[in-house]
Amino acid sequence: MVTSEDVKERAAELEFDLCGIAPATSHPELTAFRHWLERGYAGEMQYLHRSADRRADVRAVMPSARSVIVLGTVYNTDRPYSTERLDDTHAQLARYAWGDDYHDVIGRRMQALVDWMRERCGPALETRAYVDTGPVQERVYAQYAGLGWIGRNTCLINADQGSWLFLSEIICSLSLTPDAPALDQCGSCSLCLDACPTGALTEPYVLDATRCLSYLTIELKGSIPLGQRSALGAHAYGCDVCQEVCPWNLPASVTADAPWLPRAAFDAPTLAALWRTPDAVLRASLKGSAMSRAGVKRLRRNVAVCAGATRDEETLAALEDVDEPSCAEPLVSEHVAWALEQRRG
Ligand code: B12
Ligand code: SF4
Ligand code: SF4
Repeated sequence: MVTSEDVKERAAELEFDLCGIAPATSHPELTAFRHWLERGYAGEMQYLHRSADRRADVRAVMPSARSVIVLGTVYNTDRPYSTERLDDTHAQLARYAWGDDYHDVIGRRMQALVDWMRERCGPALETRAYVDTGPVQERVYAQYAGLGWIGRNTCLINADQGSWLFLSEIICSLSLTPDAPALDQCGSCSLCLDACPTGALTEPYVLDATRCLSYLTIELKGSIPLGQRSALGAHAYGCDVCQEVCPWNLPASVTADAPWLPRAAFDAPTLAALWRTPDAVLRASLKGSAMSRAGVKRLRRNVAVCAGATRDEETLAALEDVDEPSCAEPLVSEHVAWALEQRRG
């Protein structure tokens, strides 16, 4: 058999920065998810609608579930925040995305933890391990596992480590001793709501994804709505603003764990340099990274919008010069045309 303490010790050896245990029950906050969907805040993310029943309780995913082992991995590296850069010429890339794909890296680490548990508990042990993409409301279970509280920016914040954390979890059939839930420490602060460039945080603890730059630059597959393009600024992939302004991230823990360091092409490139990078180099840089989700086409779509939104002359000139195959794709060329119109406007 294994105890909660054994699991936490092994998790630390496997490079997890945080580990806590939540009971596998239906916590009251889980019901907020359905209201959120009803308000249309999920936009085109149909998979959230499809998995709503399972997301309401982990026992719908695994009926024998008794505990949820929640793991936190710090991904913050020593690069400056987007809010610290005073110019609009650099591409703002979300720090979770510029290194290796966390689904793969954390998936391997969790598998090692599951294997270790199975060696001790035998074949009767049932588990399901997920990082990000599983039908689990990760932040709610993380809060109940004592990893941190859900802040007004909707992110899970740990009082010692901040919020630059990947969450992952192992739902298991063991009755492990649970941790005490974390308590909200936002106090009277509202810096994240004030700083959001699009007003996507419609009220404390509620985010309208259809207005969030992370959704617009990563999840949205087609054209970025005309009325929302200017708000992108230099945000070419994701957005970190509501975490950068959070006092709990000033300063936040920094990791030297190699997978989370930025790949060369994504280490503070200017928008112009990113656009001038040949398709083949972009494709190789995206391979195995968390940004592979967007692919070359969507990355170029975003950079083109940033060029128009910032009216950065060097990037606009690059849009006219570069003749890579992906630039001729209708999704890309339509956004390039819009960007060049902004120069005249
Ligand atoms: C869909 C999704 C998105 C959407 C919607 C985000 C959102 N806030 O809902 C978009 C594309 C916008 C997005 C953006 C980002 N995401 Co995302 N995303 C997810 C995903 C897959 C599901 C989240 C979800 O279900 N949202 C719907 C809302 C309703 O659910 P919730 O966020 O869990 O909210 C709960 C609480 O807010 C609570 N609640 C609701 N109302 C109230 C009111 C009060 C008073 C209280 C106390 C609580 C409360 O109940 C809700 C559950 O029902 C999760 C992974 C997962 N499986 O959980 C990752 C996840 C949340 N994302 C993550 C990350 C890293 C990001 C980005 C930072 C990426 C980036 N840099 O661009 C941004 C952060 C934006 C932000 N401020 O949240 C991490 C967050 C880690 C952390 N420390 O919190 C997660 C957990 C992935 C992971 N495994 O690491 N994401
Ligand atoms: S990620 Fe950016 S756009 Fe989305 S809620 Fe936070 S500050 Fe607003
Ligand atoms: S910025 Fe302030 S209100 Fe927003 S999550 Fe951080 S502490 Fe909470």
